[in-house]
Amino acid sequence: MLTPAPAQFGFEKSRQAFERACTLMPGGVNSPARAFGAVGGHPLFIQRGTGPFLVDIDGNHYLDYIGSWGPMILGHAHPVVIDAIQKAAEQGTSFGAPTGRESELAQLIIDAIPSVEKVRLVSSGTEATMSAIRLARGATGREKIVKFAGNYHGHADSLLVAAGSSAANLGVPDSPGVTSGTSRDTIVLDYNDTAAINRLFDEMGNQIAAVILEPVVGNMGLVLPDSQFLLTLRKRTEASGTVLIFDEVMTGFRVAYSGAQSRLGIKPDLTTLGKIVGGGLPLGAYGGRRDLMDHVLPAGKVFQAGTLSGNPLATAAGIATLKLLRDQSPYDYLEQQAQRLATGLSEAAQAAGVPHRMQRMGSMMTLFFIDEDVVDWPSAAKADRKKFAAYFWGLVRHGVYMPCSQFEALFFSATHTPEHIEYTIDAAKKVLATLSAT
Ligand code: KE4
Repeated sequence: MLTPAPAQFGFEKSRQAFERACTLMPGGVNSPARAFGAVGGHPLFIQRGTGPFLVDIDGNHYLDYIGSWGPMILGHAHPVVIDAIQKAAEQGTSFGAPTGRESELAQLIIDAIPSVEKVRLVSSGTEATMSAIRLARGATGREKIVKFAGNYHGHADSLLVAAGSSAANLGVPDSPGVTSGTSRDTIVLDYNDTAAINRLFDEMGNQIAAVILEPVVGNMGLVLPDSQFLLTLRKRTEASGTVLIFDEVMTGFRVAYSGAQSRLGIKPDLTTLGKIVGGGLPLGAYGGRRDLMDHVLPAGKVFQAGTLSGNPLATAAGIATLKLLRDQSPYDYLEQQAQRLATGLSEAAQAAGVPHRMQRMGSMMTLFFIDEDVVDWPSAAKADRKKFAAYFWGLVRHGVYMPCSQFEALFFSATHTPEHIEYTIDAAKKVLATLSAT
């Protein structure tokens, strides 16, 4: 049984592995969020995960606060989830034909999220948001969509405009290759800017197919919605026949079993899901009002398809995960540990005299190195990225693996114990104390 400990074996094997990977794959990674671009140095190559821990190929082990960027709410290699995947794999890995597991997972999602009356399973969060946008455009016959700076919805062209997450980090919020024709139909506003919503809908509400947002933002760091902002969005979209899409790829089953929408009291027209819903295997979903979903082929005319959509292994992992979350409901435990962690990290920064803001919902949170509340991308962008990088690497050396970017939220699991949380706070105290001098 692993216990928290400093990274005592160095990082040489990871360095060599990264050097090799860079000769084979762009930037040596299969997703830029892992590239450590925002914190410098080279990424750590992981050998295995177990419960709250990751073990790298040099033999160091870390308390994991990325959790695969959200999915691992039950901890790594949960025995029930692994057993479900193994049993499914023994029966074959993909058939290109319907299976009962797809209906079982669809039922779990519909039972969990009242605004979801019908759902389509896909293989990633990107596919879910891309399809939801196409559905909104197909159902309304309109072309314009609205997103918010610093919100990240995956890498579909129409959404890769002023995007958050690694796009913001690596300075490509508007990626080369996204044509002006595509981005022309994407209107970008600042998150929490209620006045901008009213101005836009006064001017052209009846031309807007959809508004898509992270109801609680994880992708510029954790930013909470202003209640007036959400209420105005719901009111104005309803009045103008615009589809309101909550991108809950990150918050779904994370901040509550019924997602952020259940905590915020706002019912969207469509919801997109990913991460936890697949139990760590490739699975996403989009769903919502029946009258909208019945526009999707073959029920309707809006095309969307996928060879591995609703894949037997991914649905097995998703079903096992959602049943454990539904039946064991770790959310009160996660809330207690999250309150302690947030307070501990904030007090550590305070004691070190390091300007900061701690922003949190449930077991998602961000320690911003900034001396003002972060309410939108312009404020998030002012955070001290250098200080964050020093904090990140200091914690790595103490055996604590935080998200490798100031513009991400941390996540932890039901397998993180109070002792693990205290170890993390103690490590942060030591690291932050060294930062106050810089
Ligand atoms: P994927 O295509 O990466 O499964 O999901 C895209 C996506 C959509 N919507 C939200 C709110 C998301 O957070 C994401 C993906 N999140 C990032 C982390 N911030 C994934 C990490 C990565 O890109 O490697």
